[in-house]
Amino acid sequence: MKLFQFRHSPFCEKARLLLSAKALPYAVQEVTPGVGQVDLFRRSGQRQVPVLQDGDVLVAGSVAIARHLDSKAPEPPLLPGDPQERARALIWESWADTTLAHGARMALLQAVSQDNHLRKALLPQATPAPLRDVMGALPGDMVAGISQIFTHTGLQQLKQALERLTALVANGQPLLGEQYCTTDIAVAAQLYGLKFPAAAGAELGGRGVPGIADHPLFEPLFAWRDQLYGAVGRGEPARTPPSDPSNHG
Ligand SMILES: N[C@@H](CCC(=O)N[C@@H](CS)C(=O)NCC(=O)O)C(=O)O
Repeated sequence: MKLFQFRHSPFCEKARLLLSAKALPYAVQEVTPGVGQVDLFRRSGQRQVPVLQDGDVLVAGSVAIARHLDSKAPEPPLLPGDPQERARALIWESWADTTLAHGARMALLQAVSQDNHLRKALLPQATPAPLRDVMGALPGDMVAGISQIFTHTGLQQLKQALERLTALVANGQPLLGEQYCTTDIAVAAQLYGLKFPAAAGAELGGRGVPGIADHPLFEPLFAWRDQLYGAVGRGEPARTPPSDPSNHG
């Protein structure tokens, strides 16, 4: 299988976590934002990543990928067997993919507009070094008026959601039931840019959104996330040579 991805997209991280949970081998194909998405559109009829190619079949979107993997390799299941539990897991997944994803994306964009190091580290791998340096050196205001976009209320709502999640995982257990399922993976994936896991690489691991990545209140939540990474076998930093666009995730 081949995963078409943006290296630092939380939805692609979700797809990588799903694949790791199933212990299925795959290669990654980095998509260049813009031009690479035209090619992706030709192949899959839509321009977003992640897209999973499994033989002749193309599966677009993290939810469809999760369902595809469950039908391809039923063990361990990504959804509970009990219909009520299953419905709960799907509602959770949808919340993580929308509300949590929006808050996390806005918080990261705001942090990126204010942090040169983060900005450089998040550029696509193929970005030539001189351009990387220029981007890193741009003043935050020039990158976008982004710091204005995420309102105080938006940030407060995100922090409130994170506080609730922290309370839910204080015992270190999965969010629903006794086994990790798609719910846990969807939530963990959206925490990606709030505090980058070790798997994001040495430049990013441990960094993230100030006031969240470094706040003691959220430590148990990120510890829970790191535990999930260990459990699905994605705990180690990715060893990705910068010049090779096709690597295992
Ligand atoms: N609902 C989709 C969301 C995927 C998504 O938002 N992908 C973003 C990257 S995180 C993307 O491809 N953005 C580029 C674009 O929209 O042109 C999923 O679950 O996979």
